[in-house]
Amino acid sequence: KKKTNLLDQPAINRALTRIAHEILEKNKGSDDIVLVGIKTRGIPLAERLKEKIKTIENVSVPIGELDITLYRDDLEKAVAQDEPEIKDTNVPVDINNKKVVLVDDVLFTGRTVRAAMDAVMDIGRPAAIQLAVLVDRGHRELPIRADFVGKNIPTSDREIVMVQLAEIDQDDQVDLYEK
Ligand code: 3GP
Ligand code: 5GP
Ligand code: MG
Repeated sequence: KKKTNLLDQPAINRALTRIAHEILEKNKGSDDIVLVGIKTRGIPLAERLKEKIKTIENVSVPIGELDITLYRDDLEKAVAQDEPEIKDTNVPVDINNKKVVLVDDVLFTGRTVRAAMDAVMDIGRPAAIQLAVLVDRGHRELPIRADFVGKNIPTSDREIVMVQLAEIDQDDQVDLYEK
């Protein structure tokens, strides 16, 4: 059941513009940045950040993709016993000594990001790994935090955050649902 709209299209766009500026500020420009989108919705988010960095700095930063999925039949079931696993790594640039910015839609337990860090460290020795997420919904089970957050949404474990992006869904919306 839908409860509330958390971010509409202009709010998502403003958050991504801010995150693009924060990435450039933290890294003192776009040199050595590689954006890596995580599975479905992290990929269009990474592409949007790339476009914003291009607009701000006139530099085209490279993009990679990670496909990390959970073994789970029902997404609304408890997460505790499910472990994310790496299905596919597609990072078409050398990440040695690069600043890898992982991009995902929602940060929850941190297990997906842990798997993503494993996948990155399997293909090279980055200078740093950073994390950008559109929504941090809390409930971390690992010592992982995001460097760049669109919006912090404290949730109960009965709530889920639905992220819709125009590239995949009909439009841009982030909504809070009750299971
Ligand atoms: P995404 O692939 O775009 O990130 O995991 C498949 C999809 O199900 C995800 O889309 C995510 O948006 C949605 N989803 C909703 N709740 C959950 C959840 O608790 N865990 C996971 N892994 N995905 C969820
Ligand atoms: P974690 O591994 O941190 O528990 O969960 C992160 C991954 O699961 C993200 O890739 C995200 O897509 C998905 N996820 C976890 N909780 C939610 C949620 O409430 N809503 C959405 N849309 N995705 C979620
Ligand atoms: Mg995701």
